[in-house]
Formats: sequence, C-alpha cells, structure tokens
Amino acid sequence: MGIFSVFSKDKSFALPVIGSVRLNQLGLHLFRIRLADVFLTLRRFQVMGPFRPQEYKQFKQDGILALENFLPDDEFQKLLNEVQYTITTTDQHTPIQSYGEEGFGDKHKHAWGFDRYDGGTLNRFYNITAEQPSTQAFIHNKRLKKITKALAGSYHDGSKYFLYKLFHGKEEQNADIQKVIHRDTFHSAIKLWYFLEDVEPKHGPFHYAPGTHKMTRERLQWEKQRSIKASSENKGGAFRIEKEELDALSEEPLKAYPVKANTLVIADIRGFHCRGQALENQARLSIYANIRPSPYLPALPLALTKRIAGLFK
Ligand SMILES: O=C(O)CCC(=O)C(=O)O
Ligand SMILES: [Fe+2]
Repeated sequence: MGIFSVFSKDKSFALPVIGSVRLNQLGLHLFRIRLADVFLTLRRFQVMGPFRPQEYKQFKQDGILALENFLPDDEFQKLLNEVQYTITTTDQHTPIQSYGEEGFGDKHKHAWGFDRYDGGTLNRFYNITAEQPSTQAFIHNKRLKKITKALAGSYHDGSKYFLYKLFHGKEEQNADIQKVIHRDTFHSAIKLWYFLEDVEPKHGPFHYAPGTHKMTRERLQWEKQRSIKASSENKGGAFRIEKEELDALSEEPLKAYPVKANTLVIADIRGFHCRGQALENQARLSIYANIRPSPYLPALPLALTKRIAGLFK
C-alpha cells in the first residue's frame, strides 16, 4: 500500500503517494528526508553509543573518505594474489561477454555471482566464499567493521560484500548512465570500494562533490522542486543533475578520486557523484559493498534482519 512506502526505502516517483504531486508540493519528500536523518542519528547512537571512530569527523564533513594504505603491505599482497586467482579462474570459465544493455541492466546470475551492465560498462560481482581466507579476513577487518557500522548506523555482516571488477565498454555506442552526475538516494547510505589495483584517470575513477550529502537549505529547495517534477513525470528517484546546477548548489566542485591500490573509498551516496569517463577495455578491481539500511527503522540485530529477509524469500 502506498502509505507504507512512505516509510520504506522506495524512491520512485512513479509510485502512488510518494509520487503524488500534491503531497510533494506540501513537502512529503522533504519530510521523508528529514525523518530519515532523525533515524540515522538514532541508529548511529544505537550501534556506537556516544563513541565515533576517528574517521567519522571527516566523513561527516565531506561525505567521503579515501583511506590510503588500509592494510599492511604483506596482508594486501596476500589478498591481491587470492583475489586475482579467484577472478582469473572465474573469467576463464565464464569469459566476459561484450554485449551491453541499455541503461541500468538486469542481473545475469551465475553460480559464482552475477553480471550487470550499465550501458556498455560491465559490472562483474563475484561471491566471496569460505575458500577465500584473506578476503574473509578483509571483510571482517576490525577497523573496517567499526567504520561501516558507525557510518551506516547498522549491524551488518560480510554478506553485503563482493569482489567487483568493472570493465568499461564503448561509451559512444552505448552510454553508461552512472557516468552522469547523480545521487542514488534521498536518505544517507554508504557504498565502499576497497581498490586492489591503482585507479588512474583512464580507469574512470569515482567522482564525488564533497559536502553534497548535507541537506542545506538550497539543497532541500532543489530536492522539493525535483520531487514535484519527477512526480508529474512519473520518474525514478535517483536524481541526475547538470554540472552547472551542481556548481551553484555545491561549495566544492566535483572531484575525481584516482587512488593507489590498497585504498578504501567510502561515500555517502546521497551526495552527488558519478563514475569517471574511461578508456575502452580498462578495468577497476575492488572489494565492494552497498550498505543501505532501511531509513525508517532502528538498527536491527543481524539475526532479526535475517529472519525478516527470510519471510520475503
Ligand atoms: O562506479 C563508480 O565509480 C560509481 C558508480 C555509481 O554511481 C554508483 O555505484 O552509485
Ligand atoms: Fe550512484
């Protein structure tokens, strides 16, 4: 029912209630944003009490962190060897196909994970299994867990993580929608990429406009206008933005994050971001997670989250 979706992570303005022009003129979208922020504060307090990891202050200010030399060299090298072995054997078994899909593609499931296309760009996600001890050690790394728990305000386990190879296609023939500046969600949520190989400009680094996760008065005004427009056009809720419009809204410009191998990038994807333009056939290799807790629930213990998820299977 439409009214329940107001208190869910649903974001499409093609849906009833959430997509009502009248209600959004009256401020429904802004109400959802503000209420989600109240819940985030509550959840962070629930999982961390009054304590925050040292990285928190900068994240709160910028909405993004790039933590270099995340693992000691020897651990990093071991992990890299293990990941390369996993993906090489998988790719030999299921070679990367060069078909692309328009826009945001469907999941193509395999025993080892799944492929998904953004236009001509392939996102290949490989499951992390018990046969990958160094990767397991990474996703259970104490510092990583502490940071993600505090930033997302949620309890989560390793099931959110994948090995992730991104493979750029032919942009002119089939454009990648993630290369257009956008924000994913109206509520805070995090995505992280622990890069295992250097990311240079030709690899299409992650781009982010620092500070744009914050709901300033101008941003809220923009959100309101866009919610009304999207409702009248029955559009989706991952808003795109023109560069000029972003420059007017943001104190800091959109910035590229080319990084060295062994760097952990974590971003609040309510802030404006995109994937950089890249050369064809270039790849990025990372361990990735998309941690998007339900915006209007307290932090639920893992056992309960799993039980609820089981009910909907
Ligand atoms: O791959 C990237 O650099 C960012 C893509 C993106 O927009 C996203 O994952 O939300
Ligand atoms: Fe995105």
